[in-house]
Amino acid sequence: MLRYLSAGESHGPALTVLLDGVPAGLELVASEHIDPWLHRRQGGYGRGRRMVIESDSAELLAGVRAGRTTGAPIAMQIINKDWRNWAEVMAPEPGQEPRKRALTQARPGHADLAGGIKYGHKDLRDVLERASARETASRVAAGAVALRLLEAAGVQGCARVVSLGGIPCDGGMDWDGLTMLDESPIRSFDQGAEAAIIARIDQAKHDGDTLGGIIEARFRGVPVGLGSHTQWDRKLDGRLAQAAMSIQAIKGVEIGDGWANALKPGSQVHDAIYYEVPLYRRRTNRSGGLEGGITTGEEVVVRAAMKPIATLMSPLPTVDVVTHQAADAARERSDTTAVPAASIVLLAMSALILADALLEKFGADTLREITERLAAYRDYVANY
Ligand code: EPS
Repeated sequence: MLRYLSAGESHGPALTVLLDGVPAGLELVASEHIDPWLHRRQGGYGRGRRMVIESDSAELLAGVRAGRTTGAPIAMQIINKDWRNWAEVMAPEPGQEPRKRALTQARPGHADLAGGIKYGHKDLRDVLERASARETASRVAAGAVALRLLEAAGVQGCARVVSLGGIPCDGGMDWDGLTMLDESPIRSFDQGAEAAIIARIDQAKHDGDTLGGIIEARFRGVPVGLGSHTQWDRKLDGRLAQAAMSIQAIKGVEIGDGWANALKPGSQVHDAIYYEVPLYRRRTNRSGGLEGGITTGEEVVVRAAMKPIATLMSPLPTVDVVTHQAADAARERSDTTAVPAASIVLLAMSALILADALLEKFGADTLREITERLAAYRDYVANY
């Protein structure tokens, strides 16, 4: 129902975002509903100098009039301020000069080498410019619209970091303390772990190294019955996992206590059901709010493992793709860690999937129809 596409290079003029299938009648103001999420994505301790250059904001180009969606495709643009420093290198017109800032020493862990071979480039910048995590700003802009839609349906989302650089920082979930996450330099509820994590990031930066971590996207108020058990590609946990794994540097995903559950007997894993008028509830939520690919009505919990960023200032050995000589991997300006930012991206991607499933169940033309049907459905569930 919802289709998201983007275009744009990291150092091109702009990122272009297309979001098709947003129902009519949703109040949407970029400065209120989209830019705060773009701002959150730029934050977090350990980011590089690019985040000082940019102050991302979304310009709505289509699909919204007078602060309301019309039902037409939404188009947005996020300007890359850094483009002015790259205008010649990134120009679409053929240049007179030999190409500048070409990258030929493929970075292990980046898309450089496989992408260069696949698309026939010897200047690996033709790969890295699109593989760059700059593209995640587009995802967050689209995801912010999905979050707005979910909010209108009574669903709230939260993005946080639960482990960074090998140091756990779960700190427990606190729906009443969400502003704390915006104030935390590592987007975590565990203030006690902050100092140690910041010290580890400083050390990694000093060593020319990078750090990964584990992030979480969580939603409450999700109605029971989104997704379906009936076919592999309708299972909502599968759709959430695909969206999470498509994020740059994400190499693992779990729903609820996925990995820990694999080590325990079933009696300690499955969430016992009880009835508390008028709803069926679970005392635990190790399933992460999904059973058989269908939402249970409990909180939906998606966790993802982010590997350390592939650009190392103390580089690993590689090969130059022009000379075929051994070389140090290319150094590009980069972040020591972007784990807090990635939590915002995970929330955005998960929101797109949940919003899609919501439209599937309740219709996709107007917000009025959706909220009416949702209210009737919540009534039905309460009497089941
Ligand atoms: C990023 C923009 C990039 C990087 C980073 C994320 O900008 P630049 O390459 O100009 O520094 O800071 O991307 C990567 C770490 C990567 O490997 O691509 C952003 O907007 O999030």
